[in-house]
Amino acid sequence: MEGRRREGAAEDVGAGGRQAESLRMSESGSGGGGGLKTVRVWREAARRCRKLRGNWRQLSASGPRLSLPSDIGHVQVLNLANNSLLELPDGLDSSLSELRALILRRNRLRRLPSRLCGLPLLDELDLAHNCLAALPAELGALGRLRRLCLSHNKLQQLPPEIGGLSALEELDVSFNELRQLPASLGLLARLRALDVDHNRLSHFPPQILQLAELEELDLSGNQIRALPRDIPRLRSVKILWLSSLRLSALPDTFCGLAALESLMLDNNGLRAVPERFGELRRLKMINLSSNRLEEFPGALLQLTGLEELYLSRNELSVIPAGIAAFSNLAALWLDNNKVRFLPDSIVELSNLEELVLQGNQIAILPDSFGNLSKVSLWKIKDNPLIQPPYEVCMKGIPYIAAYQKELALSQPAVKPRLKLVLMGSKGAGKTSLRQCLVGNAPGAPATHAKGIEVTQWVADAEKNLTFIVYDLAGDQNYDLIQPFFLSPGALYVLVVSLRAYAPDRFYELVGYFLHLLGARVPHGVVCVVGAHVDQCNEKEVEEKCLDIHHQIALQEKRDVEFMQAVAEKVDGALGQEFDLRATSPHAPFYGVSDKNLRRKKAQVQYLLNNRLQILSPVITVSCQGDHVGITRLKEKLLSVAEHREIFPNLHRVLPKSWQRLEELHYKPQELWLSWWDSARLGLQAGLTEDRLQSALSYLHESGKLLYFEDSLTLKECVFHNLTKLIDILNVFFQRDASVLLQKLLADANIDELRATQLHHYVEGFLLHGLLPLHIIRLLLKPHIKTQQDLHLILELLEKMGLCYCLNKPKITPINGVPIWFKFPCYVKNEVPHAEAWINGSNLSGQQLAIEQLQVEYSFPFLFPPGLFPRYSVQINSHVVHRSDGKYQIFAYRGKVPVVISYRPTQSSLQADTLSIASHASLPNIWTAWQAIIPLMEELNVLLQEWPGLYFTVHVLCSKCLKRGSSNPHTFPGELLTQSRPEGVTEIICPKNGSERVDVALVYPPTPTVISPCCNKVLERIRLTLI
Ligand SMILES: Nc1nc2c(ncn2[C@@H]2O[C@H](COP(=O)(O)OP(=O)(O)O)[C@@H](O)[C@H]2O)c(=O)[nH]1
Ligand SMILES: [Mg+2]
Repeated sequence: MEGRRREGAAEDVGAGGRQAESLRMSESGSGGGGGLKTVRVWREAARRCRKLRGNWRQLSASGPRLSLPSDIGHVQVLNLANNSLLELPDGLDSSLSELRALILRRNRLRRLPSRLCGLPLLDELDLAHNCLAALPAELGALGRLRRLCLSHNKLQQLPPEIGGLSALEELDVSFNELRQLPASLGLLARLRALDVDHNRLSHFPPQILQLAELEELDLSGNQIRALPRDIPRLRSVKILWLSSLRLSALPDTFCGLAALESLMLDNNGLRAVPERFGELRRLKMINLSSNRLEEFPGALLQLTGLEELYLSRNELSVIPAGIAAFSNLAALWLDNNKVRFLPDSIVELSNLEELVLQGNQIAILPDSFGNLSKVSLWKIKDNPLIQPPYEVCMKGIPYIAAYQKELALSQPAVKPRLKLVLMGSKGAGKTSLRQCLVGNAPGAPATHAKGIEVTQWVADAEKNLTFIVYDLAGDQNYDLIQPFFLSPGALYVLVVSLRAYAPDRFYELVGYFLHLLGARVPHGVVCVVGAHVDQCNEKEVEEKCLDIHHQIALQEKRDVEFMQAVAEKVDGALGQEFDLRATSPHAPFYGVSDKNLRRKKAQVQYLLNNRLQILSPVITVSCQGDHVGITRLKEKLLSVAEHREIFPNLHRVLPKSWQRLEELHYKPQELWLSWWDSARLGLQAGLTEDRLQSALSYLHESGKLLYFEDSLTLKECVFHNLTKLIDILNVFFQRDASVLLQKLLADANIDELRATQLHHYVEGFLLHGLLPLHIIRLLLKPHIKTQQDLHLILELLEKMGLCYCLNKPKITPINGVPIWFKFPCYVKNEVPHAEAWINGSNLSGQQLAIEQLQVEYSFPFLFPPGLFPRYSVQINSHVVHRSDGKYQIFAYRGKVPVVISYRPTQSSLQADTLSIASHASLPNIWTAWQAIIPLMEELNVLLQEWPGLYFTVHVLCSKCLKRGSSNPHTFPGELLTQSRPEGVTEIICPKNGSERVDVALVYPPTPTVISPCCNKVLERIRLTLI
């Protein structure tokens, strides 16, 4: 039962996306959840008692055909857990006259021989996780029994004789099929803990009320609709679990449970609590999550001793000022309600450690919110925050404190600006549209080849409303960097040329971009614009718009149905017992824990809840001639942007000093500023140096500049000139030999030999992605002045995952030895070059003693563009002797070979995959895991940039791989995060006649963490000029 409170509450945060999810898992992973003190006290006592057992004479035995030694008459503790026993071994009878504890959990016992009941001194009997359908009447003879555990069996009833266990203190019959309890249960006068949760009880069993000594009662997960009025007869109950029943109200007498300390009422249908609830003076913890509360239950406010209050997933809109009365409150969960603002008095909760507010309507946090400095668990996403702005809130309470302090020193300022992103294929008409909107006449063709461009558009001078327009080159060359510009909080315009459009080009011109955006910015707002209408007749325009509309709906329907099917599959598995799942190799979630399934469900639900918001209808425009439809489009964009809930950024409040700092940073023409330059600007803005850090950190988070407070090399400088940075990126991603050559040959004094050389470099770059430092310097000539500029820019490019250094000098640059950089996105050869095959062939070779490990990521909707080259940069610090192909990398982790392969598919029916493989002999297989796991973790970090992306992870069956099967069996990747199952050495591969696979080939030696290197994610680069 430990930890369950935690899980219940945590799950209620729900749909928090992958990152929140992983945070949550690590919390509950940290030793049963630090919360609930009262539960802990009681459990501690139980643990101590089991420790005492340590002094007794013990025997543990295992093995499938177990037989007991003959001379065990003196044994006091016998542990036969985890043995898949169908029957009890001989010798287990009254001859064990000294036996105190008998542990038989996790076997396959169907019945309990009555001879067991003749053990005179038995104190503890553990039969959990077996297949018992009934119990023998003789059970009642165990007169000394104090602890009986029967959970996770198939019991439909308990024998009345159970009432004879007069010494019984703990009884656990949870997770069975009980429809009622015997009347004699009421005779267990010494019972202190009773777990009857997850059975089929339809009424509150009245005999429980006779148990006057009962301290802990769990009735969760039954079908009980009402509690008896005389429930206060449970006068000793301290901990009461009533989760997931069907309660719509509590009797007013409930408030007579005078000893109650912890109360779980989550997942019921409660609309209120009784008025006299305040009489439960001893209550320290109450969980009312997932009920139907519309008003904050005022009666709770009298419970001044409350330490934990869970109100997640209700319909609350107002939080009363009176909550300040909870002076001991350590945890307050209010996520997924309809709260619009918090009372100022919340800052008086000085002991608060957990504050969860995710998924509400909060725009403004109270002044002095930063005082809540003890809060360590803080969740605020999915709120339309403007003061402090989202970027500040996300970074945590200290940042909020700095912001609020700054606001007190300087005036508040609002500057309505919104990022507008134009996306669509090349030639769709984005650049022309941008020019029309901004008010310039469409320019000469020369301006149409610049790559990504940013301009400001004052859309409404009166309201001072400015759009920062990002014109993304639709060209595939820019695939790698485009995703950097897709950020939450922007308004998206998808441009499609109606002239070029045909129904069979839907995916290429429209569908793909929606998938791309949805994967990067779930819940983003898109307006679809049909351009070039002047080149189509009226009928054509109408038909094509209709088709686009129709196919968007179709694609959405298909995607949603796919996700729903996944959700149903997960639900199906969850409805099953874990034990059953763990023994059905054919089942889709073979061996996956409930916790992992619930996590998967929450992810899928998040994806279902956060679809793109696509505005209809398609707006038609022409950017030539009389600019048809442009005015209408402008009006539409303005009216959409006004939605405060969707685009809170437009209204966000900043300290005037921060805003001034931002403006001052726009002016200097240099490529970057030193910290001191920045500090000087800070002084001009009225910011002393000690206050600069939080201002810069905000400007970085909101994409106004780049400032890496955590990077050793980069923290001394501020990249304030985003236009220049984008120009530099454009240089590398144009992929046009003549443009590159033009840049290199610009110098007039170049002789022929030099020119040939330069040609050679350009060729090498476009073919292998290789460039030496001095050539990079030439290419960036107009932008880069000093050696330092060059080093900083390359450092930044590496950080963005665009290139890596092949031969980085360790300390000082080695004179004369050229330093080479590799841009993996340019690698053309499909497989790594010849020498590398020597390594590679080892992997596919059929050496007998060698076992293969392969983890495969599969992407059914979209393989994130640029993921493979960026990944290939990201892993560079982990590998040596690498050799890169367009789709494959061979390398070594230490001495262990690894192969990373990307397999794009042609057909839309199959998913693209990315796999990471290694090998070793079975005894050394941990070395292969050690090689693979850090690489997996790097991939997971990159994938977190795609919160709306659906993908699955699998472990391929090594036996199938060894056989060279073209279609190897896949085990669920969730197993990678689970511990190896207790007492199991092999698992079954259903593909080849139920072959047995060593667990070490499926489960890593220690479970992998779901979301490693969180700090790295925070460092993530955001070029999101908002
Ligand atoms: N007739 C016509 N031509 C257009 C229209 N919009 C763009 N074009 C032309 O189509 C070509 C591609 O447009 P451009 O704006 O560069 O597309 P981008 O690649 O999406 O930026 C250019 O030659 C434009 O002049 C339009 O509405 N009508
Ligand atoms: Mg363009």
